[in-house]
Amino acid sequence: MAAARRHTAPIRWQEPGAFPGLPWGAGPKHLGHPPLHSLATAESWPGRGATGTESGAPTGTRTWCAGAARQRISLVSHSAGHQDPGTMGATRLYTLVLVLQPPRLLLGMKKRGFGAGRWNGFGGKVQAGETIEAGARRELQEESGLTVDTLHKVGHIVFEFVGNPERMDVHIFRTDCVQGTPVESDEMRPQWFQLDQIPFGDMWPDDRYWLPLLLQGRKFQGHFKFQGQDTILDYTLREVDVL
Ligand code: 6U4
Repeated sequence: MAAARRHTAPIRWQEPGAFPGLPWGAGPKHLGHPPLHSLATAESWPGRGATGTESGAPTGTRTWCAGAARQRISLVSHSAGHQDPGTMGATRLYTLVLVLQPPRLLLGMKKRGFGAGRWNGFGGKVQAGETIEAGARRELQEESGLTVDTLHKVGHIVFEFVGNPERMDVHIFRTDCVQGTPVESDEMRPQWFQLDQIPFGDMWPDDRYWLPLLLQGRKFQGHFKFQGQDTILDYTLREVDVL
């Protein structure tokens, strides 16, 4: 059971256009996050810098691992309007992996299927008989060609689509340490983005809300209710200490 730190009164609000004036268009800055451009330098990312190592030829196989001495920035509590999605109908397990090597983030353009035409992390359905983390590793490898040593579980979001009784129970992981070179697959076309050039306009609308938390090394839980694939009717999102 995850615990919110400094639990506050519930914050819920409606889409679209909740916070149109913000650099990334929505809630995170309202919730006290620094603007995205401040995340673009290695120095500004918590723990990055002297402890990071990079190896491999410039265009060949590369491995990048941040050092173990990374320090977390302190967590700040945000919204607490959490509802337990597990009690409301069928859910299906999914994974989502973000490869973050400040000042860059690896995304993949989804070429087919659910979310086609959008940049996203790498992931998919957890298969019968595999753990969620094993599913995350498999999907990352299948969709990007990358293998990974350590995955950090950083988020858990349940997505609900009006008219679809099955909710998507998405487990979100971050890694900074991968082996291999990203390669295009049938499903995804990988591309690195600088942290101040993340293509939020061509991503799932919810990413504006939780991705900044991931970029800051924070953990979160949430629930997003969609009308179609473009409109967020309602959502909750809160930071947690443990997932
Ligand atoms: P198939 O076609 O069965 O091989 P599979 O790769 O198993 O597909 P897929 O592609 O349907 O599964 O998985 C959907 C992916 O999209 C998962 O990684 C979860 C992610 N996803 C779904 N809704 C999302 C949303 N609103 N925001 C987001 N990622 C979402 O950032």
